[in-house]
Amino acid sequence: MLNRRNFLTAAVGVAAATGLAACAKEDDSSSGSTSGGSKAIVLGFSQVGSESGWRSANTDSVKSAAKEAGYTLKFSDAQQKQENQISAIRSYITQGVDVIAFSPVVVTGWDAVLKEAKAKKIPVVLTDRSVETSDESLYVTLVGSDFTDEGRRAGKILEKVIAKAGLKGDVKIAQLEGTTGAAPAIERAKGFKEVMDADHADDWKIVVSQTGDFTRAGGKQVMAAFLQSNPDINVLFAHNDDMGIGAIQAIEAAGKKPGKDILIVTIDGVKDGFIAMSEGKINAIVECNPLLGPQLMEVVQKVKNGETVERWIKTKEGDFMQDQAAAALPTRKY
Ligand code: GYE
Repeated sequence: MLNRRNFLTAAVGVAAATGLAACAKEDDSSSGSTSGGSKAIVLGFSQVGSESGWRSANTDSVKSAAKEAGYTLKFSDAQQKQENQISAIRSYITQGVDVIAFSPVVVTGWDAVLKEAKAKKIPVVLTDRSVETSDESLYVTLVGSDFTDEGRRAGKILEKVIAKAGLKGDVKIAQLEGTTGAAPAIERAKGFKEVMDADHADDWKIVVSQTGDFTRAGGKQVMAAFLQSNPDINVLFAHNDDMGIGAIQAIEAAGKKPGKDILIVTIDGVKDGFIAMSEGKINAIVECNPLLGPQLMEVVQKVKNGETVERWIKTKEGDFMQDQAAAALPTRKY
């Protein structure tokens, strides 16, 4: 895993790419505006997909922040496939964009294409998710959340949820994991397990754990199977709201009450998650902020100017219990 605790700053020696972008196959949103008489920055962005409410909010944030900043954004949706992301990045390299940003679907397998970008002196900024690489000079920075900490926070908030519900006896946990090999899936599981190992080695157990690929359909299908094989599950930890919402449907179909018979903790904090929480179906949500666009555009500008940026630019987020849901709902921006 990349050194996410490393707050060293990285000097960015970047020669501005001057080549004009050729016509792109991807979604091109060009503001056409220029700042100070210089050419608008051309940013190539490869998005993971559109698997969740979080992702849609993230895409909107990137698109509107690029417009606001007056950049020409070349955007492509990889439909959760690494090969699509690699070809989008290759196409941005060929087009000679100024900066490439992407949210890597999985952590491994990026070195070759990142080396190609480096050879063409096109700086790469990671957004949202990290990569594992043998050469840390292959990307400039990561703009995103601390997923291990989110996992720990999910563990800590589950303690509160259990106390509030008055659940006694063994805690039998089902875990719905995010996309296999993706940083948020690996790190959220790790942070949650840390809390379990440290404080609940005797009373908590993960009885089933499987990926639902961060989608509602995945969450529903996998939870239905969990309930068949382990009908005594009393807690669900879902790595995102969408899988939690899918699981709620499966729990109800099995004749159980989500939020009561099965206590539910999720991560993200999208509007639909808050709605489910205000209905009493989710017990607590750990927030993961998708509104990374403005921070990304700031970093892109700095990188383009050859300025030094932090190695990891973290997002600020909070935690929410069920009794805060109704009050917080109208203020949710995604
Ligand atoms: O939690 C999930 C999305 O990488 C933080 O990806 C992101 C995760 C988010 O599909 O809903």
